Amino acid sequence: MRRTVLAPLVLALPLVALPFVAVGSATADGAANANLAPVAPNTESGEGTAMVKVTGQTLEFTLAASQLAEGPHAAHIHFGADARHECPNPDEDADGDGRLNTTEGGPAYGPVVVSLTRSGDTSAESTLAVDRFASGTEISYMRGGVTVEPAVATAIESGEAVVVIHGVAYEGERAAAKSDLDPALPASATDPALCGVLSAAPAGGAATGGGGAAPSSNAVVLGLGGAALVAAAGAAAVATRRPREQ
Ligand SMILES: [Cu+2]
Repeated sequence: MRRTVLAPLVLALPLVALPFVAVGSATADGAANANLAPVAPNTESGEGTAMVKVTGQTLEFTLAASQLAEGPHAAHIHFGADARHECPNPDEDADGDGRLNTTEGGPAYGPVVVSLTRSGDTSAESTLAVDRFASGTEISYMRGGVTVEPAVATAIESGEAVVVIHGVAYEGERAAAKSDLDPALPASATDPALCGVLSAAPAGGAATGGGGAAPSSNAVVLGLGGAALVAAAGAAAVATRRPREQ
C-alpha cells in the first residue's frame, strides 16, 4: 500500500531536481498563434487571436475576439490527421443552404480535439458545454494546465491544428435552422464564426536560445503546479500583445 503511494513521488523527484534537462522529450515545447477571421458565408464581422503554448502534453491558451454575435461562443481546437488543416472555403456549404455548419467544415479542420472552456473538462465531450465558454460580443480569457494527447500537441506545433469560435447571428431563414450538432439548438449557436490555423510562433527563445533553457524554465513552472505563476506569465503576454484589450 505504502509502496504504491511512494512510487509516483520517487519518479517525480528527478523532474524537480534536474530543471535544465528537457522535460517531455516525446514532443518538443513550443508555441503557436492563430489570427481568427470570419467564416463565410456565416458572418462577415469579427476578429480574434488565439495563442497556445505547448509544454510536453500540457497547453496554456489565450483566446480573444471582438465583434462577435451576442450569446455563448463555443470554441475549440480542431484537428484531424486526414483534414486539410485549413479553414473552410465558402463553397464547402455542401447543402447550399447559405450556411457553412460545423460538420461541413470538417474536411478542412477535422473534429474537435480540445474544448477551450474556461473551467472544467476540456475534452471533445465539452464541445457544446456553452455555460463554460465565454459569451457576448467581446471575449478574452486564458487558461493553463490543459492536458492533450501527444498527437494533438504535435499537430499544434506543426501548424496542423485549427481554432474555431462558434456562434453567429442569423436573420430570416437561417435563423430558423437547427444545429447540425444538436437539433435542440439553433444553428446560430453552433455554426462557425471565426477560424484560424495555429502556426508555430516565431519562437521567443526556443529557436534562438540554442540550449533549450527557455523551454525548460517553462516546464519547471508547470511542473511545480504554479498555476498563479503561469497565469501571471500569460497575463503579461496578453498585455504586451493586446494593448487595446480592455
Ligand atoms: Cu469547434
